[in-house]
Amino acid sequence: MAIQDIFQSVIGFDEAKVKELTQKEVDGGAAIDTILNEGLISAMDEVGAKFSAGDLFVPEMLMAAQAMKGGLEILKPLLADGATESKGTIVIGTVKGDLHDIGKNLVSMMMEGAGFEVVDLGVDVDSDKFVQAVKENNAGVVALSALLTTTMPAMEATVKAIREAGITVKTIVGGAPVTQAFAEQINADGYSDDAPSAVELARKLMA
Ligand code: B1M
Repeated sequence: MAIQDIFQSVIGFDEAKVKELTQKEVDGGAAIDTILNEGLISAMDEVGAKFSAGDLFVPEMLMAAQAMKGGLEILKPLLADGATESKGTIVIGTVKGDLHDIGKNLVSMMMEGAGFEVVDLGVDVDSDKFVQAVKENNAGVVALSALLTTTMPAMEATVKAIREAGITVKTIVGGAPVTQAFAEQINADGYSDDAPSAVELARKLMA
């Protein structure tokens, strides 16, 4: 029931309530995965479905995103798995033209939690900035996020720019419209459909 209340508070745009209920669930010993998947992420799916149906508009999507971020703030320290030694550097960002950052932030938090140094370039990042950050930070992996079908070409352009720069770095891609087939088509080194599997993939590629 309480997880359902978190879900309802995200779709009710009540950030303070989301924070309060998330903290309460954490204190009560609920599994982090359950809070994340059944409370927070599924609420964003519901918001997306309502947007598609024309029952909800961009300002409401933004308010729901803000409410979800409140819950993520509470979970952030708990997404760590106790790693202390740096496992290498990851550059991450949402590609050019795309402003969605919740999934990217989740990947970033879990990467940090797993012991990687994370250089988060934010949203709407052009390919030159990715190339420069990979060089400056001597990154082992660059993770690209895209949530729009219209920004998938920017993902392809970024992978291409990284290859053309001749730097040794593994490119991994993800985000709702991205698939394994698309990753292969654009010559990325890997694809993952959620944050935990992105961490596993980075571990494998950096080993
Ligand atoms: Co937008 N939006 N949005 N939006 N938005 C979607 C993505 C959409 C599917 C909604 C819908 O129509 N049902 C649709 C895209 C349709 C399409 O292209 N196929 C859409 C649209 C159309 C738009 C606008 C164009 C709307 C408009 O203006 N008319 C506009 C575009 C703005 C822009 O980017 N240029 C827009 C704007 C926005 C807001 C700004 C209002 C807001 C974003 C706020 C923010 O992020 N700070 C927003 C939101 C909130 C959404 C939905 C509702 C939720 C996204 C989200 O945060 N999900 C979304 C509908 C949906 O996804 N169900 C929608 C939760 C998050 C945890 O999941 O990001 O998928 P996700 O991340 C997952 C995985 O994908 C993966 O890990 C995460 C889970 O563990 N992952 C990676 C993500 N990145 C990864 C990188 C990796 C690996 C895994 O690297 C290796």
